[in-house]
Amino acid sequence: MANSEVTFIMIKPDGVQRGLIGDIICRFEKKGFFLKAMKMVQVERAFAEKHYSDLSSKPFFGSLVEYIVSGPVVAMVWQGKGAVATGRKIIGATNPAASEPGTIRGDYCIEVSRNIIHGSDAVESAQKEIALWFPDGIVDWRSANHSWIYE
Ligand code: RTP
Repeated sequence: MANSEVTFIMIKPDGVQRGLIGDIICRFEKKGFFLKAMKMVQVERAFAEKHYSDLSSKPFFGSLVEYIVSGPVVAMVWQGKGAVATGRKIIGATNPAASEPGTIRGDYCIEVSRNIIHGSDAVESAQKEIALWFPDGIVDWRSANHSWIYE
């Protein structure tokens, strides 16, 4: 079912330290997406390297990993129709200099290396990332307001 699409969203250490957790959750929740799973965790270097393994050849890979392990992050699974693509729109362009006002990055950050949030870039990467971050599975529940969001 289209409404069961899931995406992996992570509030990075700067987003946590700057007190943006509530605002970020609020934006996804108000849109109508369903918070399927959430945890706060500080990850090890090897774990961060695995999450960003596709970027291992980039010159910024080392500093990106340093950034991700520098404090706790909030890992979440959000569900809903078009959750991956719409999640990326809510987040805004990777470089905050290009993110539109009204997006999370457009409103709250300045530098690409401190861009406060991650969102899966495809349905397949969402599945991979959710399996990595939630290896024990997630609670199977559904909010009661489903029929007020979808026809
Ligand atoms: P993310 O995976 O975090 O959602 O970001 P993204 O898809 O929008 O961007 P991607 O190209 O996958 O880059 C991942 C993260 O690496 C950091 N970055 N730093 N210093 C730099 O030039 C640079 N470029 C990218 C950002 O934190 C970016 O979100």
